[in-house]
Amino acid sequence: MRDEPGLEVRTTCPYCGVGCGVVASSNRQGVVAVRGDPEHPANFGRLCSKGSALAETLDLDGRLLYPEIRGERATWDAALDTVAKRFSSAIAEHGPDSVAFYVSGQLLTEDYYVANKLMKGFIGSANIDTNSRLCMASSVAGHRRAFGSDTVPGTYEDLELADLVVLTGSNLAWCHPVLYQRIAAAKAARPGMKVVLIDPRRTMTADIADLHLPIAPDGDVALFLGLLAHIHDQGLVDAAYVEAHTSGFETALAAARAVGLSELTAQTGLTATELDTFYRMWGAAEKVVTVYSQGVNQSASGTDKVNAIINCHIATGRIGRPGTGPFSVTGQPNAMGGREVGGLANMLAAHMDIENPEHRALVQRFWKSPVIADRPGLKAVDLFKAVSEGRIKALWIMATNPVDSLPDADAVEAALEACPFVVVSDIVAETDTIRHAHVKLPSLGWGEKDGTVTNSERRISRQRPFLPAPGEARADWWQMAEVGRRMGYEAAFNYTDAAAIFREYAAQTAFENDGSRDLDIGACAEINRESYDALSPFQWPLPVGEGDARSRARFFAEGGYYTADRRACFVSVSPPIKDTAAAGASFTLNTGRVRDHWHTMTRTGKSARLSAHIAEAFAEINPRDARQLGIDDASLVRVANDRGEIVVRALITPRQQPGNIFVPMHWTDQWASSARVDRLVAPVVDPVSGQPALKKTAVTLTKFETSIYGFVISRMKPALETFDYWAVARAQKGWRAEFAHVGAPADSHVLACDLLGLDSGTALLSFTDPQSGLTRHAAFDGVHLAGAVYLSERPVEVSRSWAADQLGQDFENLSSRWRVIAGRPANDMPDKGAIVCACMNVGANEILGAIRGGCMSVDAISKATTAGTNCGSCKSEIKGLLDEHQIIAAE
Ligand SMILES: Nc1nc2c(c(=O)[nH]1)N[C@H]1C(S)=C(S)[C@@H](COP(=O)(O)OP(=O)(O)OC[C@H]3O[C@@H](n4cnc5c(=O)[nH]c(N)nc54)[C@H](O)[C@@H]3O)O[C@H]1N2
Ligand SMILES: Nc1nc2c(c(=O)[nH]1)N[C@H]1C(S)=C(S)[C@@H](COP(=O)(O)OP(=O)(O)OC[C@H]3O[C@@H](n4cnc5c(=O)[nH]c(N)nc54)[C@H](O)[C@@H]3O)O[C@H]1N2
Ligand code: SF4
Ligand SMILES: [Mo]
Repeated sequence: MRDEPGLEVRTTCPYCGVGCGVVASSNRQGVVAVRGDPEHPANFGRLCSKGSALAETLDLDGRLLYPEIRGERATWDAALDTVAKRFSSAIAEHGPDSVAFYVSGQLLTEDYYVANKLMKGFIGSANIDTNSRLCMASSVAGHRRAFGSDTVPGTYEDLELADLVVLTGSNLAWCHPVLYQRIAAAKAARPGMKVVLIDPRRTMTADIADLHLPIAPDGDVALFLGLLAHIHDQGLVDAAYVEAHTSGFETALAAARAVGLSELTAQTGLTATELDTFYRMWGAAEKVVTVYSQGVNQSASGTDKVNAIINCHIATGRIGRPGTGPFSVTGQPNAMGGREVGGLANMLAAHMDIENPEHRALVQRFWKSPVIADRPGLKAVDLFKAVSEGRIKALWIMATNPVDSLPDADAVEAALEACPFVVVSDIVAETDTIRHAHVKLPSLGWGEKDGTVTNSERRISRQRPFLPAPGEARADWWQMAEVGRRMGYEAAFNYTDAAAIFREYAAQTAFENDGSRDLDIGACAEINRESYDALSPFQWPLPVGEGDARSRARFFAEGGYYTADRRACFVSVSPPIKDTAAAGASFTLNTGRVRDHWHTMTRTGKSARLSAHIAEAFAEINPRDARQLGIDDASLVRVANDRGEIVVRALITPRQQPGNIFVPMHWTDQWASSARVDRLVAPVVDPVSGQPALKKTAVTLTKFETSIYGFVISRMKPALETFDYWAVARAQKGWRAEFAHVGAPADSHVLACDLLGLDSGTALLSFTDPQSGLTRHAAFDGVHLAGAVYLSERPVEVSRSWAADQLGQDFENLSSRWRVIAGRPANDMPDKGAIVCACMNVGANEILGAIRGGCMSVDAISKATTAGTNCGSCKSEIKGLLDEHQIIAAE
């Protein structure tokens, strides 16, 4: 639409696994606007803050637009020939296992299908793994152990129909906001419905919880073992279901019984009363859905956690019926699609098993391929270990940023530096990963690419293009297919478009499938381009012939599992051995997400609105720990262990338990001096799934002493590299950044000019208070504010969102200019405070004002301030402010 205005296109949000439908439209100037698709069954018109801000991330600033070989622009022909040649020669010299692909749940199903086919069927290795290993692998492994297949049994509707929704290891309010809103709406309509949150932190999701269990890290296995024993003791076992459709109950129950109450309370960190309350709630509700995400998956006991949960559901037959079931909510937009095509190193294709010779023969027959990988390939963490040991001679990374997102991230970076040949396909020109690429390939991004994704409830939706390809960017599938052809597999990779790949994939799911495989979308095997373009969202399975008995929304109410005996397996699990703290380490580091950023921020970082909510990496610290360590709120802290250190802002909050800290995963070297948290995380993996334990690392926490703190707003990107600490973010008309310096302070006038990119002789409006150690400078370019620098010996106190909004404003007279120096609006002008509602740009002060003005409910505050009236993602924070205020009022 950049040059073809007036279109309206239905597509799917490229962020989380909720998979919301989006309508993208543009006006005659080509300006894109997005809104929720009212007809899409995932969101019925709702979008969260990230989805609502999609249009702000589509400019071409920073995009990778042309292929490059060793830093020089190259033609596609030259780049693709180089890739094909280097992969072929590595295979010829060192065998197929000397090459690898590391791909992503943000690829479309069609991209993923081609990558998997090339590696497993033509190169003949299974060295293709994906960032889903960091995300969903424990769920996949748990499903396969229990169900014999990687099947998500339920649908989103079940979350609304349940009597009890248990959220464990999930910050749904921030990470799957539209699902959270669906639950919140269902609960408001049916107040009898209950929600339990199980998370060591009291996250914003606690807002809708009737009960929050602040579980000790990795206490989940024990918690659900205790539940299984309770289920049995209370006579809640569905004996008929267990008898007809399962195996292994007695052994699993014995394993659960082996955990006594004292071990249970020690493992979970919960009191006997808390446990009892939870177990009774579970028992009392006929319809229970247990939703889980990374607090479950990203653990050394992740797969056992999944099975401990599933055991409780199959013991009670609470699976596959409306309002029941274990529910793994997927993170990425196409985590599910990747699993379906076989994008993991230990899967084959179309939910077939690499270990199964019949499946291998079947897939090879279907692909008519020269070979077929006959054993699992290297899983992500092992794959990068193999790279570091020189065993991988050529590596292709696509749509993921492993230097930021894999554990032991510095070792990953060193491995890439040492790897003889690295190809990176991305949409942006500078990331912590692409800086190590020998060949850079520009990919199409959201709004440009064309294909399908599968969301958490097995629903396949189209991502449709509505923008022209920028520069020479090309689809990821095209890049893979071209390399396949250049490696000599012309016929197998001769695709004309995404529809052709989708047809082949659909045919593969149905190929010799007599119902023994869950995944079957044979009905799409002959789909033509037009129908593909018009494809409405649908859930798999969708076998040939409408009305086929296998086409349904839910699995397993009547058994029919995909194990050899068609019975679900109770997996006997035991609680993990409680590890003793590493020498010297006093804290457990937990990591995860914030509301308005997506992973490594290559897209959400572009939006000033999304950056306003949280503009800097932080460590959540319990007030008691902070007091003991002499850490003040908003000062800087060093989080360290023998792998390295990071420096982030202290965020002191009782939402955090003592002894634990939480740091977000988002801030990379592109946005901060030293906030890449994965450099601290040990490469410890779950023994079954290979998923790394990203939520539990031993670290030390100390105060980071600085002589000077600073805050800068600038129309041009400020020059921050010389500071010991910095973190930069986009502002509406420029940039904002925090910084700090350890050594003796430089001349502050020179410092301000350097930061703002001005000649050091430039006249500035300045203010210094030697007593408080406060210095402030503002630079004007005619009547416009070019930038301002605030320095202090203590954390800088200015109204940041107000200051950032002044960029680009006119300042005619001196008194208005002094306001900039003061860092706050005139007394008669509102100071929003920190932004809470990104959509409507409403700050905490405005919300507090409304509370003081008598608003006593979230709805009343929304009406008074407009906060929360667009996407609603901030409602839990408004509630938090309301609760805090009411507590203070009551004191
Ligand atoms: N805003 C936003 N949304 C996203 C993403 C994003 O980057 N930003 N990414 C998407 C992706 S790919 C994913 S995978 C999902 C992740 O979605 P979530 O899994 O909901 O998010 P996380 O913040 O990684 O972790 C969830 C919670 O697990 C808790 N936790 C840690 N250890 C334990 C434990 O031992 N037991 C229990 N019960 N809980 C524990 C953490 O405190 C944290 O609050 O989010 C998706 N949605
Ligand atoms: N400590 C810690 N680490 C974690 C996690 C955690 O909770 N804690 N979570 C883990 C999880 S669950 C996940 S999913 C990962 C996510 O981690 P990553 O996958 O590394 O993060 P992204 O920023 O999503 O990386 C996507 C990359 O693909 C690019 N890109 C976007 N669209 C396209 C496209 O269409 N084609 C191509 N070729 N490139 C594109 C983006 O610019 C970006 O560079 O992080 C994992 N790492
Ligand atoms: S919940 Fe938000 S991020 Fe997730 S798909 Fe919907 S709009 Fe996108
Ligand atoms: Mo993820």
